[in-house]
Amino acid sequence: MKNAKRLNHILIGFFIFSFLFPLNAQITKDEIKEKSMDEMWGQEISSSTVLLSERAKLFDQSNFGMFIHWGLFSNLGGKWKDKTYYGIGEWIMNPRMADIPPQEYMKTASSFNPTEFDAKKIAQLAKDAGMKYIIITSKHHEGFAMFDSKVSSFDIVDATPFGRDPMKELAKACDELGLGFGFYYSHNQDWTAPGGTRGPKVDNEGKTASFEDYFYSKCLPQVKEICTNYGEIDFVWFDTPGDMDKKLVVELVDVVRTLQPKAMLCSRVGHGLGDYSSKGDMEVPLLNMPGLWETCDTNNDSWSYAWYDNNFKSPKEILKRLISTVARGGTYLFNVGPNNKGAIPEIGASFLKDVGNWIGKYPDVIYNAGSSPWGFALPWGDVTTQGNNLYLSIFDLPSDGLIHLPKLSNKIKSAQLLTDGKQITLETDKNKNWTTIKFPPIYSKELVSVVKVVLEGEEVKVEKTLALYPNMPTKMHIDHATKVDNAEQKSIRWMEKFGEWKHVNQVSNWQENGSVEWEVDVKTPGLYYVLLNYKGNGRLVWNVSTSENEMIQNQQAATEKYATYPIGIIEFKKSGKQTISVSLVDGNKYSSSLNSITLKPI
Ligand code: JFZ
Repeated sequence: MKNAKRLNHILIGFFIFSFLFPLNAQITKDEIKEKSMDEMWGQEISSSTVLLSERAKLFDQSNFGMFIHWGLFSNLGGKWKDKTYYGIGEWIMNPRMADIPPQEYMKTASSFNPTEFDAKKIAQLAKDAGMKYIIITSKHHEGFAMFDSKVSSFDIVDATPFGRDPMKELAKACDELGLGFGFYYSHNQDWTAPGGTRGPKVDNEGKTASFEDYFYSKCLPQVKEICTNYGEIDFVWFDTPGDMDKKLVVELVDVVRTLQPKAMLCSRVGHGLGDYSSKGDMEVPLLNMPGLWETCDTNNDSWSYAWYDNNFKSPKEILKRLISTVARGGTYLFNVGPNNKGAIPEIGASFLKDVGNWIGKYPDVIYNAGSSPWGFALPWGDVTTQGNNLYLSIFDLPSDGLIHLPKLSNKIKSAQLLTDGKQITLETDKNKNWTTIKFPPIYSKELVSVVKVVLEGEEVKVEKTLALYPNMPTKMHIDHATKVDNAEQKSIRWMEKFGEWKHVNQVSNWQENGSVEWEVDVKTPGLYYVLLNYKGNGRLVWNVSTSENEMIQNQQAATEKYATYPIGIIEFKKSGKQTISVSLVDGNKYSSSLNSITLKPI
């Protein structure tokens, strides 16, 4: 994300923007109240001066950190009374999962004995994975303190046979290895503390407890504890602010600022008081975003350990998500879930080591790297930068070995395939708008091959239009569209398994002459398959046409899940700029929801 030259532009842009749309004034208290908890994650940030500050450095330059979800829920591991609940494990108490009464849940602490917890081993894994810091759950929504808390006996030291403070051990291990360290703390939701959001309404004596009771007797004092007893910390990662009062959030922030002036706060503290923005979970944005932001993701499907969940992302998948996050301008926070014994599941751990080995060979692709001048991923992979040097990370090598870079004005000084030990100079070719790099016909055993491109000129000059690739499918999302007419574009989200959020930007609610248009630069005229990704019901008739008046129309089935259907073959007769537009001819105008178009050379 590092991009000193861009910084000024971002700051100037931000000031203009904040005049036009003051972030906090946009939403009134009543509007906040109306929103459901699920919508109120708190994503906005108010300050961008932090970009320049010392404390942003670790976050800004590392681009890769470890997230750890660990708590009493890890001891349950997705199971309650012999029944398995599928979904995010740390939500097992929730009525939509096992619906466990707080008193009963709290009793499970007596069987939590994570004797295999080895702070040094976990910190070493983060280091081996190429991560630069660890952020761990000190207290999740369940309300259980995974640290030695004097203000609550519902903590790992008092309530379990384990009796140790694992956070002390982990803070020390991180320090010894030169890793940053920070805490997740659920400030708003507390499901076992009287008065906490979604917690019991009354205390042990049957007296009604208010949110303020919880806040002043537990939340604030515990945040003081995590900000006092663990040395210097780099992050406090509050979560799900919901409709928490601004006054209270300000008090919390003040405590952190006073006790830990170097700690970075994520936007989920609420009310725009964070230092950086934390995006919706488990996804890499499609377009570059300015400012300081992070996306958090997990190594399998759940955040916390669940006995059945071994759907671990492969080393290559992790690398793709990491590189693309950095290429969009962000930081990747990648989660692991230690189990009931305190150990990180082996498959996930070994995949992370593979990731770290790769980063060790290609550190410039990640650390201190700037975003892609194209502004979005390219069909063969993604691009990060160091000053004027491009690093092409190749996820899918086209079968003809030609890596096309559309609309790059700079001439190329050199292009080299970086391999273990030696660099191989590659042939390049420039033909009008298209720069082409010829990948050598050798077998590459790398998960992701890296080509370093040194450019001529002071700055990287790229025109950010989409391009139609002659040797790979070109997939264009709604986010990439140049125009949406007489139809509604909006972002929707839903859960797959409980708590597993998916988001897409889509177009629905088609009116008369409704259409979505993309502008593409065509390299090679010819015939291309057109595939549409959509959902809806019944059968839908789609029309696809180009600015050369080529058009195809066809009917296909629709299902309630997004799926891809072939529509037909369309011809591009000339090279250069063209538009392609899609409209719904027949079918449910309201519910038919278009997500992307793919053009595939024949
Ligand atoms: C929250 C937690 O509820 C969850 O248990 C986990 O800790 C996760 C990292 O954060 O869940 C969220 C928060 C924000 C979004 C989705 C789930 N979001 O912005 O889409």
